[in-house]
Amino acid sequence: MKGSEWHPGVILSCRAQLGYRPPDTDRRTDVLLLSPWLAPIVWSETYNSAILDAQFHQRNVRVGITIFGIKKYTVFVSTFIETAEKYFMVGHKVNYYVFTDRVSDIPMVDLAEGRRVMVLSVPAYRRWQDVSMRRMEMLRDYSRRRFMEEVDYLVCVDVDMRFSDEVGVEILSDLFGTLHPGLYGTSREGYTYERNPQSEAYIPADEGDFYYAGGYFGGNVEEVYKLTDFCHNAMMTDKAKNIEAVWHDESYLNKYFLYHKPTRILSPEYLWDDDLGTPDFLRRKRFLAVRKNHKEIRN
Ligand code: UD2
Repeated sequence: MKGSEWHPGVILSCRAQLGYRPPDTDRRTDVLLLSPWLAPIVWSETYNSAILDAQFHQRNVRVGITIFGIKKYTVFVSTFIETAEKYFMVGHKVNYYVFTDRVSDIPMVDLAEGRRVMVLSVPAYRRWQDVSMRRMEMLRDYSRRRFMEEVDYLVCVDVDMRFSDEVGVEILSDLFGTLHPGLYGTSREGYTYERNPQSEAYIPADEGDFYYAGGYFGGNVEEVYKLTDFCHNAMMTDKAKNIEAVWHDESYLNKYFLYHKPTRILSPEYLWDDDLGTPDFLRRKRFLAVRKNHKEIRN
């Protein structure tokens, strides 16, 4: 990543483009905007995209987005990439990393300039839980082997999703997680953390900040390496004791975030399921679950 000097020209061009006004107190009051450790929680109407885009362009930032299409989940890849071309990091350099065991099933999609699809051939595990959990190991291995050289930030998401509104550089930070849409607004007692003290994913009843979703996290490559390394090792330690955490990789991710607090948190705008309706706090739906027949697709 190149140096990031601010110069007055960038500020001026933001103002010229947008009729930019200095920050004021006209912020949202209906949702939490800052965690207790001062990490911003990203909601619409709380940031200026033109300023952020200018900053990230100045740094010539490269973004990698990782998805896994293993076995039948290859059917989700084309919609994912097509909708990402419309809404994800538009105008920025993006590498799509598609991990799959069915290389020939990955479709060609027209891409804007500066954007590429890289297909990475990986093994398939028999149980869907292992497919989901082993993503941590593969992300870890490719972070050291390849991602370090090719991108500055990684965005690691589920594939059975479609973009439906802008997702830009406002999400990027050293380490970020996303509030789970199904448990948003739930109190700590309702968080479905792993409660078995024998498990590496165990979180005691009186701990926990938020419940984060397994299907959307990221950060700079070094931080994603550390996160995935922790989660994979914790899963392997549990496996040796015949333990599997209640929500698989998501449980270990929540354990990691408890003791390695994210520097930015994405609101449920960034991960939503239309089956949950449209509550008042949700002013934008940016990334939506694609409906699937779990039994059929995982079989
Ligand atoms: C939730 C989490 C998911 C993971 C899982 C663990 C969200 C949105 N999703 O998803 O990240 O933590 O719970 O229980 O937070 N996959 C394949 N082939 C398979 C099975 C899975 O490629 O045969 C991949 C695929 O990229 C998929 C991901 O694994 O998106 C997670 O599997 P899922 O979407 O079936 O799990 P789900 O919906 O329970």
